[in-house]
Amino acid sequence: MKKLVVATGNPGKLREIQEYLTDLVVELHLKPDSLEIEETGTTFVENACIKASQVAKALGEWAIADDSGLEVEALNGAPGIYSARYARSDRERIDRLLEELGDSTNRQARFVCAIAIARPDGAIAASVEGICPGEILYTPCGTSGFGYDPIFYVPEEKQTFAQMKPEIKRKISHRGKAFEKLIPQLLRIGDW
Ligand code: ITT
Repeated sequence: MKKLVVATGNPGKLREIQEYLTDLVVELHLKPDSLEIEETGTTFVENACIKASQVAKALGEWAIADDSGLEVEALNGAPGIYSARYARSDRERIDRLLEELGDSTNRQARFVCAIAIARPDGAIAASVEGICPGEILYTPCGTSGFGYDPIFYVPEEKQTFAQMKPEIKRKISHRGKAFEKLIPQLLRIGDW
């Protein structure tokens, strides 16, 4: 059975990534905490490739990485690739975003997720991107999920990511859209 290292230190992401991979015949391993990768790219895809490639090379195993974030229209796309670096905790990141947005009536936003898979030598075998449009609420709502979920409202579902059943978020989210593209590519690449 092929080993695949999940190159993330974010437990919320890890939970979701594991769910998408349950049907593959693959042995999932965790990236050791001591192996930290600097995100020096300027796009989500670049950062996902950097993380997957460096972790794969360091461990000599296949690796999968996710780089994701929230782009807010009225903030010219911020926090974007800096979503994790926006403040120290999920609560502080949400507070900062709501403060920066103030009472702006343009609440349009989108979550973006790039996923990359690297071979044991670090070469990228596949990379994809998924997008989920939505709106930023004025106050947080809901307790499921992680990160910015409580302020991200999806009009089609009439609820935030943090109010959704996990199986709904799993299907419609930026990560869900990315995995929808990734799985067929993965199946073509190797015997998972
Ligand atoms: P790794 O790089 O170790 O995977 P990270 O948290 O640093 O973990 P990113 O650089 O990709 O990951 O930052 C993603 C940020 O966007 C982070 O603050 C998340 O909370 C947020 N985010 C990404 N996907 C999300 C989702 O589905 N729901 C809520 N917030 C999300």
